[in-house]
Amino acid sequence: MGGGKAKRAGAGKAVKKPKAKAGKKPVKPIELYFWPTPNGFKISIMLEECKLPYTLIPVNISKGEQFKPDFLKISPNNRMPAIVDPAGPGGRPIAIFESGAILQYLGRKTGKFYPSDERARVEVEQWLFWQMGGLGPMAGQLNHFKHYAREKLTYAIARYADEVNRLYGVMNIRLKDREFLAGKYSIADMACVGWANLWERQGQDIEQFPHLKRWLETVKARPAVQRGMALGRELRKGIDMKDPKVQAVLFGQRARAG
Ligand SMILES: N[C@@H](CCC(=O)N[C@@H](CS)C(=O)NCC(=O)O)C(=O)O
Repeated sequence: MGGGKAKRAGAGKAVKKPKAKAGKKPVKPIELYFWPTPNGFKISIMLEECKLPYTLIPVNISKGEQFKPDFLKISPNNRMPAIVDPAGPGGRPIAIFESGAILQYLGRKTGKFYPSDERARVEVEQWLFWQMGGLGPMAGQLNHFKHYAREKLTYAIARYADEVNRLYGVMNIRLKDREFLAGKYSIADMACVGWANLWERQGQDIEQFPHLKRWLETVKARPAVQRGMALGRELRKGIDMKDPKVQAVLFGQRARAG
């Protein structure tokens, strides 16, 4: 019981009730602005891995909730994921968009899955940015042209399918002599798993990439990854990405009035 201890500590003074046990301050949950996609899963996986308390705030991108003024204040790029950490630097709230920046922030905050040693950190960052600038955007474009574009543009499909194939090859070679992308399991692996998990939909043959296949199975076997990638699955039920109303929201976006 803490009461006795507090009295002893405060002997001779007015006894103050301890606010909370040392190190047991009630933590305000992080607000996770989320929709169940590979970009969203990066953050749900990290929160689960770090056992950080969080509140899920769905952003239904098929209905245009990413354009709500309150959300744009947090994420001016009208994209999820985004977070608000009520206990940000200096104890004040902080809002963050862009999944790579969120992963780095959570890694620094917790000291987990993002090493502070400079050499180890650079290893992680190279593969994190490789995902952000390569695997994610290329696989995203492939998904668009292969599954959604009204015109069947063979050239565009082949271009992005080739690029995804090349990127899988790079990852496969990288994983030949190390368990994870940066050696140890890190935010770089969390950034990639949701995308690599869709290899079949991307028209790729996983058997061509045995080291990537082994890595994918290892990462997906982690309970936190399973929880992260199961988050909000039910939200997508009944949503047809081929519905012209949904496509009118998501495709053909141009600059918003300032
Ligand atoms: N570079 C961004 C990409 C995020 C992104 O593309 N999010 C998509 C869903 S996967 C989205 O919110 N789309 C809404 C829209 O297209 O309006 C990140 O990594 O956070």
